[in-house]
Amino acid sequence: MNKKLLSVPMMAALMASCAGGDDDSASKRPNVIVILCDDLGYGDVSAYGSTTISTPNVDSLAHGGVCFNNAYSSSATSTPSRYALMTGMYPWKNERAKILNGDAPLIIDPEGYTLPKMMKNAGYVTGAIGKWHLGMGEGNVDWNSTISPGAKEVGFDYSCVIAATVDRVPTVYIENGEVVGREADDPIFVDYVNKFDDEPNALDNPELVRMQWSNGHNQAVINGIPRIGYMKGGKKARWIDEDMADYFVDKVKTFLNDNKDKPFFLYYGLHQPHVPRTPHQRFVGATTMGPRGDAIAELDWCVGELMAELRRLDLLENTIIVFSSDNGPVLDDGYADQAVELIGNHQMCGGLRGGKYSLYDGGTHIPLFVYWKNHIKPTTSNALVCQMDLVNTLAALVDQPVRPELDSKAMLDVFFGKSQKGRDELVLEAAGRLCYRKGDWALIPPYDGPKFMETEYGNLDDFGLFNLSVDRGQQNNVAEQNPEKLEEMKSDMHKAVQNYYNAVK
Ligand code: NG6
Ligand code: CA
Repeated sequence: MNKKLLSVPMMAALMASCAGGDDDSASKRPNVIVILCDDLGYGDVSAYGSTTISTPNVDSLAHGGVCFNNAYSSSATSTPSRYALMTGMYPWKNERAKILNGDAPLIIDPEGYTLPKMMKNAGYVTGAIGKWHLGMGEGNVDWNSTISPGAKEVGFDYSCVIAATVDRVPTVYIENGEVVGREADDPIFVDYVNKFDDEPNALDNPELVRMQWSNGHNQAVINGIPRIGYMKGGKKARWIDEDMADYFVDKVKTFLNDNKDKPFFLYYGLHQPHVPRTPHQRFVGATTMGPRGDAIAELDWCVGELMAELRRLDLLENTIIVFSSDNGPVLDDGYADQAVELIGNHQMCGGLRGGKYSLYDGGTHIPLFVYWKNHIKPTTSNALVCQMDLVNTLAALVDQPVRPELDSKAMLDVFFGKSQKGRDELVLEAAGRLCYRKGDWALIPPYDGPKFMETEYGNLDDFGLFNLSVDRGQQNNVAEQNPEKLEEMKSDMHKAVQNYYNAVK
């Protein structure tokens, strides 16, 4: 690849010429890596100016690439957010796109269009490593034989994943549809309703619990950590929580080495800093914030390892890296791990209101960086973008048809920092509710329900209208002072959600 800065049209022309080209030119197409963290907040990286945390490796992506100030996940929780990233469709159009348990069936249509399938079609080898959380199988999964449909049917040639979240059973790695290390004489069973009599659980065996639960998380006790759901068997196959970062970093390195001569697309779903926060011993005490801060230090190390391996393989200048988080941050998410007590002056949302699960901006306004050494000029961008836009944007990059029927917008110039003209509008989802962004304005329709659950939830008694250009922290509801703007936003949101959702009164 030419090491000079390429303009986007030049790049597109180059891609076009490569698409049907010989092996040599195909091998020079840029690799694409999407790093998606779990519950990492806008203020949890030092790149956006936080001085209470240090994330040098993540910051090198931000400072060496396009650093987005106005980027969103589609949802304030993981499954819907990841669904939108993979399919390019708003998650609220699929009623199954809700936080899934470990035994939930795959929610992506195996026949449907996806980001990895599009990349495969363009000649890329595709891999998914880390957190999956999109379901697998068709219900009643037999963990003791090949699990299908799953990552393969979604379009990944290679996968090594955890089924859902670290706090949910089964606590095993699944590589290409097979539980790693499963043994015929110790079969695995999973149940989210009934406990197994001969297995410890947090309510009957509190003496086995080394990380206390604060909410939920009182079922199977595995590695001393109480989880959601019950599990039996697979004793040798169970992951060791503290080793998970190393385990996936190794898998990432192997994938890079195996595919260094081909164009590849890698989805790397980091499990940090989601609960339970169990960084490896060498990161314990890395911050003054306890397990949550230390898990972020570990996350930063993972990013550094990935970059060092790309550098070692001489792939860094031929690899686009997108870094982001699936939803906003949370302190107490069901374990008493001192996240609240040790937070100090750290602002995990970087001054945004709310957090994970919230209709306020902290739910979905996430860190996003696009890095391509020597091809993308370091810059910051205020353009409104969403992770869901990657499908059509990357399609434009690799000369695949852009699909206007998707909710994804192709914005290569914006993602490469050459244009600040992002989306006009965006519908956001948070724990089954919707809110709306257009221009500088945010609209939060009223919803019943608690005002606070883990974070400030954003259930308002009446419409909330916020002018983010002067009130980034959404402290002033200006609906009453701006009746015309309010009506315009309600009507625009109504059009955007069409008949899918009865969210706008
Ligand atoms: C919630 C869990 C929370 C977390 C979340 C999923 C309880 C009380 N809370 O139900 O701990 O697992 O689901 O998070 O069980 S996400 O980032 O994967 O969406
Ligand atoms: Ca998450």
